[in-house]
Amino acid sequence: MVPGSLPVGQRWIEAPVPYDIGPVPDVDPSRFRLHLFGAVERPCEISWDELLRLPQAMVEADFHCVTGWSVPGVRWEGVRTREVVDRVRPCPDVVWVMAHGREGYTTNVPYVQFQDALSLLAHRMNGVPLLPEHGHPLRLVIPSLYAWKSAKYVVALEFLPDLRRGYWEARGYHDIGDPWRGERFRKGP
Ligand SMILES: Nc1nc2c(c(=O)[nH]1)N[C@H]1C(S)=C(S)[C@@H](COP(=O)(O)O)O[C@H]1N2
Ligand SMILES: [Mo]
Repeated sequence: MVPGSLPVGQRWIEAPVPYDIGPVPDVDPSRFRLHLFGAVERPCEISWDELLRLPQAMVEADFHCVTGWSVPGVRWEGVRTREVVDRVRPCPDVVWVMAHGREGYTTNVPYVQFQDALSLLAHRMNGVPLLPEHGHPLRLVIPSLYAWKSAKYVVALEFLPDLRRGYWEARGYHDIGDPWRGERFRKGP
Protein backbone atom coordinates (compact mmCIF):
# COMPACT_ATOMS: atom_id res chain seq x y z
CA MET A 1 0.00 0.00 0.00
CA VAL A 2 1.23 3.50 -0.82
CA PRO A 3 -0.49 5.93 1.60
CA GLY A 4 -1.68 9.15 0.05
CA SER A 5 -1.45 8.01 -3.54
CA LEU A 6 -4.29 6.79 -5.69
CA PRO A 7 -4.71 3.29 -7.16
CA VAL A 8 -5.40 3.07 -10.89
CA GLY A 9 -9.03 3.76 -11.81
CA GLN A 10 -9.83 5.69 -8.61
CA ARG A 11 -10.69 9.35 -8.01
CA TRP A 12 -10.72 11.25 -4.70
CA ILE A 13 -13.98 12.25 -3.07
CA GLU A 14 -14.50 13.86 0.34
CA ALA A 15 -16.61 11.39 2.30
CA PRO A 16 -17.57 7.73 1.91
CA VAL A 17 -20.84 7.08 0.12
CA PRO A 18 -22.92 4.59 2.14
CA TYR A 19 -23.58 1.36 0.22
CA ASP A 20 -25.90 -1.27 1.62
CA ILE A 21 -27.45 -4.49 0.36
CA GLY A 22 -30.43 -3.96 2.65
CA PRO A 23 -31.95 -1.67 5.27
CA VAL A 24 -29.53 -0.20 7.81
CA PRO A 25 -29.88 -2.39 10.92
CA ASP A 26 -29.30 -1.07 14.40
CA VAL A 27 -28.81 -2.49 17.84
CA ASP A 28 -28.42 -1.22 21.35
CA PRO A 29 -24.68 -1.65 22.06
CA SER A 30 -25.54 -3.02 25.52
CA ARG A 31 -27.10 -6.03 23.75
CA PHE A 32 -24.25 -6.34 21.26
CA ARG A 33 -22.17 -9.51 20.97
CA LEU A 34 -19.38 -10.27 18.52
CA HIS A 35 -19.22 -14.00 17.82
CA LEU A 36 -15.88 -15.57 16.95
CA PHE A 37 -16.08 -19.12 15.69
CA GLY A 38 -15.02 -21.65 13.05
CA ALA A 39 -11.55 -23.20 12.90
CA VAL A 40 -10.32 -21.79 16.21
CA GLU A 41 -9.11 -23.32 19.46
CA ARG A 42 -11.25 -21.06 21.63
CA PRO A 43 -14.51 -19.82 20.14
CA CYS A 44 -15.95 -16.92 22.11
CA GLU A 45 -18.36 -14.02 22.29
CA ILE A 46 -17.22 -10.50 23.07
CA SER A 47 -19.66 -8.08 24.64
CA TRP A 48 -19.62 -4.33 24.05
CA ASP A 49 -18.04 -3.65 27.46
CA GLU A 50 -15.37 -6.27 26.88
CA LEU A 51 -14.62 -4.79 23.48
CA LEU A 52 -14.12 -1.34 24.96
CA ARG A 53 -11.81 -2.76 27.62
CA LEU A 54 -9.46 -4.29 25.02
CA PRO A 55 -6.49 -2.12 23.94
CA GLN A 56 -7.77 0.63 21.62
CA ALA A 57 -6.01 1.79 18.48
CA MET A 58 -6.37 4.56 15.92
CA VAL A 59 -5.66 4.07 12.24
CA GLU A 60 -5.72 6.77 9.58
CA ALA A 61 -6.11 5.28 6.13
CA ASP A 62 -7.42 5.96 2.64
CA PHE A 63 -10.67 4.13 1.82
CA HIS A 64 -11.00 2.77 -1.72
CA CYS A 65 -14.35 1.66 -3.13
CA VAL A 66 -14.32 -0.68 -6.11
CA THR A 67 -16.84 1.59 -7.90
CA GLY A 68 -14.03 4.15 -8.29
CA TRP A 69 -14.11 6.56 -5.38
CA SER A 70 -11.42 6.89 -2.75
CA VAL A 71 -11.60 8.91 0.46
CA PRO A 72 -8.28 10.15 1.84
CA GLY A 73 -7.31 9.83 5.50
CA VAL A 74 -10.35 8.35 7.22
CA ARG A 75 -9.66 8.10 10.97
CA TRP A 76 -10.90 4.84 12.47
CA GLU A 77 -10.77 3.94 16.16
CA GLY A 78 -11.32 0.53 17.67
CA VAL A 79 -9.65 -2.75 18.44
CA ARG A 80 -7.01 -4.28 16.23
CA THR A 81 -8.12 -7.53 14.60
CA ARG A 82 -4.90 -9.02 16.00
CA GLU A 83 -6.32 -8.66 19.50
CA VAL A 84 -9.24 -10.94 18.73
CA VAL A 85 -7.01 -13.35 16.80
CA ASP A 86 -4.86 -13.70 19.95
CA ARG A 87 -7.99 -14.51 21.92
CA VAL A 88 -9.43 -17.26 19.72
CA ARG A 89 -6.21 -18.88 18.50
CA PRO A 90 -7.10 -19.83 14.92
CA CYS A 91 -5.99 -23.25 13.71
CA PRO A 92 -2.82 -23.28 11.58
CA ASP A 93 -4.80 -24.09 8.42
CA VAL A 94 -6.97 -20.94 8.52
CA VAL A 95 -6.82 -19.04 5.20
CA TRP A 96 -10.04 -16.97 5.18
CA VAL A 97 -12.15 -15.01 7.60
CA MET A 98 -15.83 -14.65 6.77
CA ALA A 99 -17.24 -11.43 8.19
CA HIS A 100 -21.00 -11.50 8.87
CA GLY A 101 -23.08 -8.34 9.02
CA ARG A 102 -26.29 -8.13 11.07
CA GLU A 103 -28.45 -7.68 7.95
CA GLY A 104 -27.01 -10.78 6.25
CA TYR A 105 -24.07 -9.25 4.38
CA THR A 106 -21.00 -11.45 4.21
CA THR A 107 -17.52 -11.02 2.78
CA ASN A 108 -14.56 -13.39 2.69
CA VAL A 109 -11.35 -11.66 3.75
CA PRO A 110 -7.95 -13.30 3.31
CA TYR A 111 -6.56 -14.14 6.74
CA VAL A 112 -3.29 -12.35 5.84
CA GLN A 113 -4.98 -8.98 5.23
CA PHE A 114 -7.40 -9.58 8.11
CA GLN A 115 -4.37 -9.71 10.41
CA ASP A 116 -2.67 -6.67 8.91
CA ALA A 117 -1.42 -4.21 11.53
CA LEU A 118 -3.85 -1.58 10.12
CA SER A 119 -6.93 -3.82 10.23
CA LEU A 120 -9.45 -2.84 12.91
CA LEU A 121 -12.78 -3.59 14.44
CA ALA A 122 -13.83 0.04 14.44
CA HIS A 123 -16.49 1.71 16.55
CA ARG A 124 -15.52 5.33 15.80
CA MET A 125 -14.97 7.14 12.51
CA ASN A 126 -13.48 10.62 12.17
CA GLY A 127 -13.79 11.33 15.89
CA VAL A 128 -17.40 10.27 16.47
CA PRO A 129 -19.19 6.95 17.11
CA LEU A 130 -19.95 5.16 13.84
CA LEU A 131 -23.03 6.63 12.22
CA PRO A 132 -25.83 4.11 11.55
CA GLU A 133 -25.15 4.05 7.79
CA HIS A 134 -21.41 3.53 8.29
CA GLY A 135 -21.83 0.40 10.39
CA HIS A 136 -22.97 1.23 13.91
CA PRO A 137 -22.08 -0.12 16.37
CA LEU A 138 -19.08 -1.99 14.94
CA ARG A 139 -17.51 -2.56 11.54
CA LEU A 140 -14.51 -4.32 10.18
CA VAL A 141 -11.98 -2.01 8.51
CA ILE A 142 -9.41 -3.57 6.17
CA PRO A 143 -7.53 -0.57 4.69
CA SER A 144 -5.34 -2.78 2.48
CA LEU A 145 -8.37 -4.00 0.47
CA TYR A 146 -11.32 -2.47 -1.39
CA ALA A 147 -14.03 -1.13 0.89
CA TRP A 148 -16.51 -3.97 0.29
CA LYS A 149 -14.25 -6.14 2.51
CA SER A 150 -14.86 -3.68 5.39
CA ALA A 151 -18.07 -5.31 6.63
CA LYS A 152 -20.42 -2.97 8.48
CA TYR A 153 -22.70 -3.98 11.39
CA VAL A 154 -20.33 -6.87 12.00
CA VAL A 155 -21.73 -9.50 14.38
CA ALA A 156 -19.55 -12.53 13.66
CA LEU A 157 -16.14 -13.50 12.37
CA GLU A 158 -15.81 -17.05 11.10
CA PHE A 159 -12.33 -18.51 10.59
CA LEU A 160 -12.14 -20.86 7.61
CA PRO A 161 -9.52 -23.25 6.21
CA ASP A 162 -11.30 -23.40 2.83
CA LEU A 163 -12.65 -20.72 0.55
CA ARG A 164 -16.29 -19.84 0.96
CA ARG A 165 -17.56 -16.76 -0.88
CA GLY A 166 -19.35 -13.78 0.59
CA TYR A 167 -22.14 -11.68 -0.92
CA TRP A 168 -20.19 -9.82 -3.62
CA GLU A 169 -17.60 -12.52 -4.14
CA ALA A 170 -20.39 -14.99 -5.02
CA ARG A 171 -21.48 -12.41 -7.63
CA GLY A 172 -18.11 -12.28 -9.37
CA TYR A 173 -16.06 -9.89 -7.27
CA HIS A 174 -12.47 -10.78 -6.43
CA ASP A 175 -11.68 -13.04 -3.49
CA ILE A 176 -8.74 -10.85 -2.39
CA GLY A 177 -9.65 -7.36 -3.69
CA ASP A 178 -6.33 -5.51 -3.49
CA PRO A 179 -6.84 -1.99 -4.98
CA TRP A 180 -3.11 -1.72 -5.76
CA ARG A 181 -3.49 -4.73 -8.05
CA GLY A 182 -6.85 -3.62 -9.44
CA GLU A 183 -8.44 -6.84 -8.15
CA ARG A 184 -12.04 -5.87 -8.93
CA PHE A 185 -13.47 -8.95 -10.57
CA ARG A 186 -12.45 -12.55 -10.41
CA LYS A 187 -10.87 -14.09 -13.45
CA GLY A 188 -11.74 -17.73 -13.92
CA PRO A 189 -14.05 -19.86 -11.75
N1 LIG B 1 -22.88 -5.06 6.36
C1 LIG B 1 -22.53 -4.48 5.20
N2 LIG B 1 -21.26 -4.04 5.08
C2 LIG B 1 -20.87 -3.45 3.93
C3 LIG B 1 -21.76 -3.31 2.84
C4 LIG B 1 -23.10 -3.80 3.00
O1 LIG B 1 -23.94 -3.73 2.10
N3 LIG B 1 -23.44 -4.36 4.21
N4 LIG B 1 -21.33 -2.70 1.68
C5 LIG B 1 -19.89 -2.70 1.44
C6 LIG B 1 -19.51 -1.82 0.34
S1 LIG B 1 -19.87 -2.37 -1.21
C7 LIG B 1 -18.79 -0.67 0.54
S2 LIG B 1 -18.18 0.22 -0.75
C8 LIG B 1 -18.55 -0.15 1.90
C9 LIG B 1 -19.04 1.27 1.99
O2 LIG B 1 -18.83 1.78 3.28
P1 LIG B 1 -19.76 2.98 3.75
O3 LIG B 1 -21.19 2.51 3.55
O4 LIG B 1 -19.41 3.23 5.17
O5 LIG B 1 -19.45 4.14 2.85
O6 LIG B 1 -19.19 -0.93 2.90
C10 LIG B 1 -19.09 -2.32 2.69
N5 LIG B 1 -19.60 -2.99 3.84
MO1 LIG C 1 -18.57 -1.05 -2.65
